[in-house]
Amino acid sequence: MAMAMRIRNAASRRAMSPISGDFSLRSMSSWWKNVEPAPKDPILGVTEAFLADPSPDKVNVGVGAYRDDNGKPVVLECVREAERRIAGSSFMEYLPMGGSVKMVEETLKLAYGDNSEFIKDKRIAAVQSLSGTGACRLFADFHKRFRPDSQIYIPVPTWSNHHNIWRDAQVTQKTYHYYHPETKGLNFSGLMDDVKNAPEGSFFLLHACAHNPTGVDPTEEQWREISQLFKAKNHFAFFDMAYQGFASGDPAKDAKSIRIFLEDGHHIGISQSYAKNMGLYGQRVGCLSVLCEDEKQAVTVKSQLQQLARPMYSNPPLHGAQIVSTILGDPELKSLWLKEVKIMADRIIGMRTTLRESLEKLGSPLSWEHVTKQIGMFCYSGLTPEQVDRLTSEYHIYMTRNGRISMAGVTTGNVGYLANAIHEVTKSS
Ligand code: PLA
Repeated sequence: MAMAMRIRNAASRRAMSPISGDFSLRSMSSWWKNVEPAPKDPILGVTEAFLADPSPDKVNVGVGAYRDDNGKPVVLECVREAERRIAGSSFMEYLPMGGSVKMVEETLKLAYGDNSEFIKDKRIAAVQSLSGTGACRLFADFHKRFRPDSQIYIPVPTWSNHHNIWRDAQVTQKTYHYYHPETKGLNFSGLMDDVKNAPEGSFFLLHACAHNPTGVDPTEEQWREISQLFKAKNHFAFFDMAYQGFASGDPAKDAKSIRIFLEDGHHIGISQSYAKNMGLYGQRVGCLSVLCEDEKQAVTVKSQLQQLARPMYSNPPLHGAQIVSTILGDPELKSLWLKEVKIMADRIIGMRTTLRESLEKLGSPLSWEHVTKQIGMFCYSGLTPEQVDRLTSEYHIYMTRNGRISMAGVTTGNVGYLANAIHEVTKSS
């Protein structure tokens, strides 16, 4: 009883105090009054709009997520088998800050080559990252911390999130020419001029293969010239390799740009992702590596990468890393993976041909040669934002407003519908 009285008295004292009642509610609700809604993400926002559309005809060629020919998400057979093998393991401990050592070891081989001297000499500082995005962000933070006065040169156009990543890491961004809208190909001379005119020792972001969004890559010869010019200018090359295997169907071939830079003696950085080539999108598994002068420097750099990771997310997730190391650590599963990557890449290449042929059969007055010339997951169609808006509002076809079509979402079932809609919105242009 006495206890109940004491509680009631305390409650009424609180009600009378100036920090209680309406006043405190008002001040609490005003904490975030200056916060404006964030703009929709140009890629993931498209998925949100697609999901909200009840139309049975809807088609999502927005985000770069692979679908089989029935439009269904794919879990690779090698991944299913790896999952079966690790199912018995009840290991749930934290990974080290730098992630799974085994996964990182296997991942480096894919980028630097199975017999890479740099791996043997332990010259690579590498950590498991939260997929490709996390690798880019970790590198951007590392860049800011240790080379705070230098800038990053980013191609025009690029994956929209690159700008967000280096912005949030507070690294000053510059751009370099990459794409030629008239030829729908590479603006090689513009690119070389920008590389030449950048201050010595600048940082450049390069897409290792299957450039997003354009699907346009330099040829091998052009990569050699770019590498030579980088040498002359002492520039740093940071490769974002989010689509290894998706360009040619062969991960070793798709690492050619990187291998050229390595042969030429560059000390590069690489972001690798298993989202697309192993279909591990939501597992968030990737790797950031930085090639150093020697083992001692690599140990030091790795310690700093870990130091950056620790206050952000402490250590990376376990399950995806187990899947990757199980697959790549077993020759049979690895060769199954290579076959499956090729199947995905070939299906996309096939859809490019069908899309182009369908547009030509419809009598489109425009050239669609670029649809088959471009490589990787995306077709940079040349559709204007207004034409894309019409595709969405009249045909329930969802894609980014820059006219990028995720070819991975095109199937035998929807390619005719897509071609017809594209024809309808472009025929008078
Ligand atoms: N780098 C490039 C060039 C990418 O296109 C993407 C993904 C990433 C990194 C990051 O991928 P990850 O973090 O999932 O490994 N681009 C997608 C998805 C496929 C996205 O925007 O997040 C795209 O549709 O462009």
